[in-house]
Amino acid sequence: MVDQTEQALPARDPIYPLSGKRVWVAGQRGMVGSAVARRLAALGCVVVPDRPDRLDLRRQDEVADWLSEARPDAIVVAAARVGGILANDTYPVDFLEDNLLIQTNIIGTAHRIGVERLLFLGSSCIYPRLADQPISEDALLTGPLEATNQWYAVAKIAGIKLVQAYRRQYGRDYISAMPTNLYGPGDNFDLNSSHVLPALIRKAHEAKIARAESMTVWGSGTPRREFMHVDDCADALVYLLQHYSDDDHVNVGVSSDISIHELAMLVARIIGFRGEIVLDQTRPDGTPRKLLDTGRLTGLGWSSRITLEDGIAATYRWFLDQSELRSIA
Ligand code: GFB
Repeated sequence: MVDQTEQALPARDPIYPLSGKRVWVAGQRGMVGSAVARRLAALGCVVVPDRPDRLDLRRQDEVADWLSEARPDAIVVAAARVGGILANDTYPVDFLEDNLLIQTNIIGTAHRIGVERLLFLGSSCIYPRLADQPISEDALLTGPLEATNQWYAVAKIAGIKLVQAYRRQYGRDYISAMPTNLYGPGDNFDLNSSHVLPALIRKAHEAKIARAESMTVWGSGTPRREFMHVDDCADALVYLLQHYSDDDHVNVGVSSDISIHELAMLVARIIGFRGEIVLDQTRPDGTPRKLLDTGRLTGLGWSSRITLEDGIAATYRWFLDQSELRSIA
């Protein structure tokens, strides 16, 4: 594992001061959206709450009605259909169609009602499967995508292009950020649809409780991923909202990666599972490596604060608290 410590540059004056702004976070019930909402609230923003009866973001009329009523100054588009490698591979229509609808409805309506600032969130899977590492923003559309998540990637690439198109055609101050693999409180721990980190936390915990001899990890264990705690990501996203205004999307990550096998060992150690780690090679590996070049973000003056070890420990505590709450309810 590469060391991620970097010196923060002196804080800069924001080009878009957030204090007192009314910001709607689309997807504020999700892991990323709720972290962004917490961060915005801490900065003195008015976080516009979601409509109490659930809004179907795939429906243009519902999004238009809601936004015309709510009238936020700024929007963070953290709403998306998301999932791990198996969910992406199993539901290609949902990942392509739902995401195209959600983002197009929100971005288009934001323009029509005059929302002054918007941040669209993509994902590091937009880049070619075999992109040079670390992956710079310029790698976009330079090669074939990873097959397991191409549907999601194509939708997110369309979102980046839509944001750029609104900048170019209408001069809208809308921007895009591409976070790396995220984890943290509010994560999905369902083994069929989750990403790897929550899956490993759950597997290691259940294996420890059951005193099992082993826990299973999908694939060869050799793929490398970069993991960012969602609070760290939210901090970077809000920083971009305050400090960045340009056509190009910005990578958001921690500048270090780890193999899935090393990650499984780290999670097992933190949780206290001492059995064997067994690889199920019938499961897909996905992209061999995904490590973002975060030079553009750090050049703006932002740096990561949460180490992987601390982040996993905090997420495990959250998982235990939730399990306790469920067993009490
Ligand atoms: O996190 P993950 O599902 O997504 O899988 P991707 C990362 C790696 O962990 C793959 C391995 O090599 C998996 O085979 N892995 C090992 C596991 N054990 C497990 C397990 O129990 N569960 C899961 N889920 N994986 C996603 C994309 O790709 O990354 C999304 O499919 C999105 O669209 C997201 O972009 C950030 O990193 O491969």
